[in-house]
Amino acid sequence: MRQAGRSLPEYRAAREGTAMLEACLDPALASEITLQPVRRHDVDAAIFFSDIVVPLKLAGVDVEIKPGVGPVMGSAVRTAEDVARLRDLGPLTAEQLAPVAEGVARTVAALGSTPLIGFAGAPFTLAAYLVEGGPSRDHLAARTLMHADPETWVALTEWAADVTGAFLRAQVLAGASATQLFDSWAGSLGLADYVAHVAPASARALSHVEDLAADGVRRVHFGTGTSELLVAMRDVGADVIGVDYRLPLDEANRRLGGRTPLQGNIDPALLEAPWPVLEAHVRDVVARGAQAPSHVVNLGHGVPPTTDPDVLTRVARLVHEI
Ligand code: 1CP
Repeated sequence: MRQAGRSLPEYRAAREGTAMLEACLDPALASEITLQPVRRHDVDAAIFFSDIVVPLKLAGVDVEIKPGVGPVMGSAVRTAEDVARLRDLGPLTAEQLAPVAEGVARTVAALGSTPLIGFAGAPFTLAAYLVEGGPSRDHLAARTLMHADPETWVALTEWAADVTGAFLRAQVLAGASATQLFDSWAGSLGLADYVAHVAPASARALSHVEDLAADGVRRVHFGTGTSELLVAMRDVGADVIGVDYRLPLDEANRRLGGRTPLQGNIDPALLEAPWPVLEAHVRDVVARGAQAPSHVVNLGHGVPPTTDPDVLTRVARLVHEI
């Protein structure tokens, strides 16, 4: 899950003096940071160190990741003219994606038999940053645009789908074994808006890796606060649904008709609870997840930066014991 590395002293040392997006585009550094939590926690898979805004940066968007804030745009994308300028940047080329492909290839070589998960942001979550100009609470400007000017919204989310889809595809072609599409902020949408204004673009993003599913490259789709959207999120073309910490996995499995593998669900807040409380929670998550066709044990959202890394190691060991 995002920012597992942030709680590690070796991550902070490696990142010293290097801006976030610069680190993402340095293949040797991105690879080293990806490997750090795998070495420490003995987890069964790695997630590539990058960020959902990396493809925007590669396409030429003025974006940076401000420490303690998150992705911030040079200017917000609000009008048809703004979107036309984005579309003029064109689709991402293999040449632009080369630092990502090289970082993945190096990482896969170093990981040996441990699989690497590649990832990208879903078009709505990217559009939420582009339209708001940075992080926001309820993504009001983005949700307004989809209703106030649906044509501009479609043009924006189609462009975002192709840029993020190309980023996802490049990671698989370079050796990633699975993909995860993060629609972190889709939980701010009602089901009707999701289906009408967001699902088509998410399906378009995932279509960029659809042919690779035949080689066993599974597509995980994750959002937060999306308990009411799970079925719609599966139906855009996902093989696995990531569930945050709000809905128990037996209930998520019921909503999905008992036929979809699940991922996630450990509540990050409990990482700082006394061990017996955390242990009982992990055991409960695994027991409920066992009702689904399969379950990839993971957190329900990012690792808080203050987490004691030894607790994460202990959780991984407990899950292996179970
Ligand atoms: O652990 C890892 O390093 C995995 C790589 C990873 C992933 C999968 C990073 C590195 N970012 C992401 C995805 C990501 N980025 C998401 C989707 C997952 C989620 O919901 O958490 C989102 C929403 C972002 C955007 C982002 N990037 C934020 C959130 C801001 C907001 O709007 O609340 C932040 C803080 C970042 C910066 C970032 N990305 C990654 C790291 C390690 C960091 C922190 C940089 C640092 O402080 O060192």
